[in-house]
Amino acid sequence: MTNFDAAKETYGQIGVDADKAIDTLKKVRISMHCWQGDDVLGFDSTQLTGGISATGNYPGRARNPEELMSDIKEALSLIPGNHKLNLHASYAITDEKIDRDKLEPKHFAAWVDFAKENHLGLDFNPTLFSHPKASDNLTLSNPDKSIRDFWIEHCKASRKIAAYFGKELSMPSLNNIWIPDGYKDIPADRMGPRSRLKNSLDEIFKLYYDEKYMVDSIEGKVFGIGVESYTVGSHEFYMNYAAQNNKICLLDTGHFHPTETVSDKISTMLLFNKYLALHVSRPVRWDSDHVILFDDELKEIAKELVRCDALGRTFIGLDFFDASINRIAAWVIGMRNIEKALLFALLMPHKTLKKMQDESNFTELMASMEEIKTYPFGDVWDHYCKIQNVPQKKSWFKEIKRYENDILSHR
Ligand code: RNT
Ligand code: ZN
Repeated sequence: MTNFDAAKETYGQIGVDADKAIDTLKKVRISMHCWQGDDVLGFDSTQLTGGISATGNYPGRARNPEELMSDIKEALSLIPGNHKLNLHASYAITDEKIDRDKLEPKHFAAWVDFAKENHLGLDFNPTLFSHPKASDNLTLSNPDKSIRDFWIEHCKASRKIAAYFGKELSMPSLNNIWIPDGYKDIPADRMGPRSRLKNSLDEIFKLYYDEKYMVDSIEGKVFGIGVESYTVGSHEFYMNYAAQNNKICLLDTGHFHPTETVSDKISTMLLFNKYLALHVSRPVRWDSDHVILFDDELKEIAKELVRCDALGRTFIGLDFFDASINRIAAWVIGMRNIEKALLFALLMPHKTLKKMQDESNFTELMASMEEIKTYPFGDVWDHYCKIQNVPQKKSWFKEIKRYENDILSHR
């Protein structure tokens, strides 16, 4: 009897089918963010702006498309499952010197080839930061119409590129708009910028795309570095805009006050929206974008997605950028952790637990939830890695060291 067989039996006793859990997990695609590989620099800028920051100077940052692709492939070889890659417009691959408002699908053809070769889907993001026209953190809400128009054109171009991804890869591509807009100090006018942002979005979304190819999401935030007092695109702003305009409201786990949890917001969003999008990150004291750990909040998010039966209508993306550790290991740890959290949630007897809650049987509910924590989850996880042909336990780390010695240390 293998460890997995024994674990299957243990889970069977509480009415959980471990094979079924694995089958469900296999179908979930996580969108792995390309920007962990190069500290969010992209190929068209030299400095990260927008009130976000990647700290650390671990050697081996990917400096060009070849290096980034090689690093992504290396990470994917150590992560179970079939996934998506999340790109930013600043990662266009072209010899032409073109500004962001003029980007076209052809500038991302190399990424489409890469996605096809590696069985990946693609998601997309317009890049409204790290650019001279965003130096004051005012883009779609800028009082200057010519600057607003530039960014509107950029967002329109992004939607077209995302739709091209969707068509080429036969899977909807999520085009997510996040802007850095805000003010460092108490504003004299809060309505003006928000109403300009609303008009800009209306203009961007005018053109209809089939959701088979492309879906739009919008991402709010509480504050950024340098824009501490007022964020134009707040959570309430986008939540209302999304509801009224049938867009997807994206929740980034680092974009709320430290005592708010995104896990608690998921059920509400699902009740009122067809789709939900997430940027899973780990805020430490602020929106610090630390690598996600297999911690309580990650498990709670996964539990919500599973017990609300929402895996089929949630776009799960990761969003962290740690430059202080091996960047490929950061991807692998984060991706394996979200997969672990989902598997952990899929191995819970949710029906039984819900019944206990409805019958006010809180003592047994607590007892059951606590006991499940030490069930042989690790054996099911190891089995999943095995059948997906990726390394089990920490054995993937040897490969990270090899790649670091052979490749990263020569950069
Ligand atoms: C910034 C947002 C945004 C970015 C990426 C790079 O706070 O979270 O999603 O992190 O687009
Ligand atoms: Zn985000």
